[in-house]
Amino acid sequence: MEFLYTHGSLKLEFPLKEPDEARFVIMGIPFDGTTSFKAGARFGPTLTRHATLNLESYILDYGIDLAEVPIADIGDITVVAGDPRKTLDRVRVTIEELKRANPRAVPILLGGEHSQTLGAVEALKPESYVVFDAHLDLRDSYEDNPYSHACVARRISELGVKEAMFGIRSGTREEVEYAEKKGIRWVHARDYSFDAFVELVETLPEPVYLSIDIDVFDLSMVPTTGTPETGGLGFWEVVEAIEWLIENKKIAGFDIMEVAGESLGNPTALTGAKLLFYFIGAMEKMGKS
Ligand SMILES: [Mn+2]
Repeated sequence: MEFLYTHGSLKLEFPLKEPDEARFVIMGIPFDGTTSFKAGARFGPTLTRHATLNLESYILDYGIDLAEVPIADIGDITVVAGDPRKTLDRVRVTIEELKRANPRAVPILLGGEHSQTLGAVEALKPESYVVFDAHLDLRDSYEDNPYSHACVARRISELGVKEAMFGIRSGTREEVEYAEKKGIRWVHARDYSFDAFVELVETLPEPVYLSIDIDVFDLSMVPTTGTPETGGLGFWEVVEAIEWLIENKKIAGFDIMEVAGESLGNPTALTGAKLLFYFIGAMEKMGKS
């Protein structure tokens, strides 16, 4: 099927399905118009897809071969340079088109900066938003832009979506106060544990939108990202949490945002690609596909 706002780009290599018959539908969002520190998230979708070439489609610890899973890749959203709101409207429209054609499809976004997650949340209308991120992203406005990457969790909270955040290690006093006022719960990277994760997400209403800002990971794994922060989580910590969430909650959509850099095969891209495979693999293994 055709989409209003997508164009062809590098695609995943293994056998792909048409979006109206796939369970997982991948789309890239090559946008970094509000990136405030290190540019390059516009290359995130291409870098992530390219990094999958280094991975076996067979996931050893799941016994699942992604080549046998119904996956589609619809290319990239055609961005509006410098305009996060117009671009995320295109994300929203594309996901709405997709869900009309294939209500069972689970959209997977490859970013691109985090501002674009709002488009997916507006389209999918989840009850809850679970995010792994170094940053609270609860600013009302940043650099005079309410749709900056630094405001995405604030905009989502204003839609009445319940939020839980993990791996946090950066924010302002105002953001912390806002979280407290709105009952948004978050776990600092220093205090993160599997038990803390489960305790917080257990009671969240479904369906859940799951967002991974790649900067949640330890900096050594993700050196090229928009706003890198020292002191993050490990790969298996995040995978374990995702597995629990998939087993116990209905997942509306998923994204891996803020992958950036200019060199193919960079560690950030490899981390994002591996996480993409684990998400799809875990959905398949838990019988959610
Ligand atoms: Mn972040």
